[in-house]
Amino acid sequence: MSKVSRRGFVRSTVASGVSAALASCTSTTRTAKSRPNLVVVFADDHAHRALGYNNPAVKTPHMDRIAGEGVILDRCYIASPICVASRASMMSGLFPQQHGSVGLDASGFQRCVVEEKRYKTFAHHLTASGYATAFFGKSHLGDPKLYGFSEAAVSGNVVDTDSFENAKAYLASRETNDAPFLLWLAPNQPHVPLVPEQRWLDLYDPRTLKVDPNFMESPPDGSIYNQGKPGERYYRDTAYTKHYKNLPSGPPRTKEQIIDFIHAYYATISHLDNQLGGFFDQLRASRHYENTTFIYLADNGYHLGNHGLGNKITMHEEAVRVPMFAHGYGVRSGTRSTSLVSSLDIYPTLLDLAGIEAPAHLMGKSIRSVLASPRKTVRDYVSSECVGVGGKVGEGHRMVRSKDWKYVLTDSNEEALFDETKDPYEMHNVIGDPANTNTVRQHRDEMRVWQRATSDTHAPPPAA
Ligand SMILES: [Ca+2]
Repeated sequence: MSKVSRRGFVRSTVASGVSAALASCTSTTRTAKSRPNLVVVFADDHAHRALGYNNPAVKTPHMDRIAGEGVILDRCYIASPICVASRASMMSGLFPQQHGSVGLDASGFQRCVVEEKRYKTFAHHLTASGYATAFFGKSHLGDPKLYGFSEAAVSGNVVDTDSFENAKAYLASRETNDAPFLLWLAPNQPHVPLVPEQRWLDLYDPRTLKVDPNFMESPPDGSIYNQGKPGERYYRDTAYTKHYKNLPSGPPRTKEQIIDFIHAYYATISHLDNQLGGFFDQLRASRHYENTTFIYLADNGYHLGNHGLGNKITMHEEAVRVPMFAHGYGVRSGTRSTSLVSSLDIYPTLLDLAGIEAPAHLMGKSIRSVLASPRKTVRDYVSSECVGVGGKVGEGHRMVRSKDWKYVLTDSNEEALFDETKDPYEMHNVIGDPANTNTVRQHRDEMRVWQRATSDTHAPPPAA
């Protein structure tokens, strides 16, 4: 099999009518003769539930097909649920308090990566090892050529037309070049403002769209719902005001108002899906297809009225869990993994695929073994933090997520424990239930481990 291209193998087996062999072929991991090309699509504000294979109401046929042919990483958590901090963590392989960009200010990342050169990005390593490295789309961290990419075209185009054109032109340019490449494509969609064309809106009948079971018109009291300084909650649904004019920036929101936003949000994702499909079709037709690992994920999720919130910035599943799927070289096809994955794993995974040893200080782990064998796991806990939005470091939230539980610690020392099996919408804080004493102790211990590792400025949770 390793001596025959996958397409050639498919043709020969179909011709000879050996369908069982074909089924076997499609479930095995591909091999490569040389270092693989790496293509990562890193979307902006794409919620885990807002894609067809997780929610049939959302029309994403291309994402569904690509994910269906590859592996769905169903439990991917980002290092921080806000754009700049998440992107700086993605590029540096560190949590926000380690690189210093804890909210929407990129200067911490620029200082330690660009100016002081204390930390390299994966792009630095790949470029140095002979990869061609290209960046198209939203950076939020300055010029990508200053943080390791050999070429870049940063764009704020909210419908990403230029970035997809640039990415497709780049793919075409690689047809005559044998050097391995990293293509990093970072769409702005579905970040607000949402401006989908009518044809994407027309895919949906808003009368059939639904909110989630944890929809509320306003959030309950409690610091786990803060999205800035204590008590601050931002919706940002005013960026799409087809029906509702002059909405205030905060709660409450009615179900009808949230549905109006969800309509535009889904329509924007359908547009992004269509663009991704065109890009992927070109990759599929490329001579590099057999030897390319493709990964899709987002920088953070989104509240769509869940818990009475819009926006992200909390430790709820809506904000910290993102859609992720992989396809191609090194990826077992047609599978779904429930292994805990961190966005920080992208850095060491890309280096692992490229045969480059990862620096020891990275906070993520290579998930190459999970891509090849989705039942494998590389960790028991995954963490996230969002601690700088309110204006001072430490104001915000941090969490530890295990397979079945989530523990949250806020700046005002509120704690929350959610049973993710019985309560996936995180509507019941069971931190005080005596039946959970051991679980609370385990997760507090793990939180302390994470706080030491990241030099978290906040006091650790209670010992008992
Ligand atoms: Ca974002």
